[in-house]
Amino acid sequence: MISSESIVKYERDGVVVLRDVLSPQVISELSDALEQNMRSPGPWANEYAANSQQGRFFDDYVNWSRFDAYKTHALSGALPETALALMQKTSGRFFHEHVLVKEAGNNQVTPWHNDEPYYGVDSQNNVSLWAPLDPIPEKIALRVILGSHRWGKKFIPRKFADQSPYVASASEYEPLPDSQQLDDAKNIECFEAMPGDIVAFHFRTLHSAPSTFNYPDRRRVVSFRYVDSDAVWSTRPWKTSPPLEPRSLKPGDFLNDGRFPLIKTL
Ligand SMILES: O=C(O)CCC(=O)C(=O)O
Repeated sequence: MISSESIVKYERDGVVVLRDVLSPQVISELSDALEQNMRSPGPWANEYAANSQQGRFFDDYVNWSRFDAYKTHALSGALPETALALMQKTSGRFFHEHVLVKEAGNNQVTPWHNDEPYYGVDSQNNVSLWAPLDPIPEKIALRVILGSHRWGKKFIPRKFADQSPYVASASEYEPLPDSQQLDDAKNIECFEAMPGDIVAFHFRTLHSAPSTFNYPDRRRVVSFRYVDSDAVWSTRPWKTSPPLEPRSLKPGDFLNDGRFPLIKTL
C-alpha cells in the first residue's frame, strides 16, 4: 500500500522514499543475482575505477533475462506494484534494471544528472525504484534536487567515469549547471535508507551520490525502471544508455516489444 501522501510527494518533488517495501527474502535473492552478475558481467558493464588503486565502481544493466531474481522481482510483486501506484496507472512497462556497486574506498562521486537524456525513450510518466541492498547512511546517501523534474530543461548527460559531458553542445539541450552550484542548491533532500526501502524518482529528477572513499563497506544498489504505456521509442543526439538497438521500433512508436515487458495491477 502506498499512501496518498507519498503519491502527492512523488508528483510534487519528483522523488519519495518508501520504507520496508522489499522483504529480506527479496533482498537476499537480488543480492545473490547481483553477485552472479558481477562474476558474469553483461556486454554493457562498466568498471569506472578500472585504472585506480581505489575501490571498484561497477555498473551493469539490462541483464534481467539472464538472472531470474531480477526478472521475477521486476515483473511481479512489490516493485511493479509500487511503480504502477506512483504512476497512478493500472498497466505500464518495465524498461530495465541497472546495478550500481561502489566498493569501500571508491573515490567516485556519481555526478549530478537526470536519466531521461541518457535513454532512448520519451516518457512523461515514469519511475526509477532505487533499491539498496546495503544500509545507506547519510554520508553516502542518494541526493535529489526536489522539483527538478518540473524544470522543463533538457540536459546534456555526463559520463560517470570522468564527469565530462557527452558532447559540448546539442540542439535543444543545455549543459548541466556546475556541480558545485548543484551541491549548493537549497532544496536538496538526502535519503538515508536500509535494505528493503526504496527511493523512487522520476527520469527528469536531478540526483547524485557521494563516493564511498571514507566509508568502510560496500554500497550495492539495483535501480528498477518503469514507464507508463504512453512511453515511446526515441533517439538522442548521442549513443543512448543503455545502448539498445531499435530493431523494429521507430521514433514515436509505443514500446510494443518483448524487451519492455508489460506490467499490470493484479
Ligand atoms: O546509485 C548511484 O550512484 C546513482 C544511481 C542513479 O543514477 C540511478 O539509479 O539513476
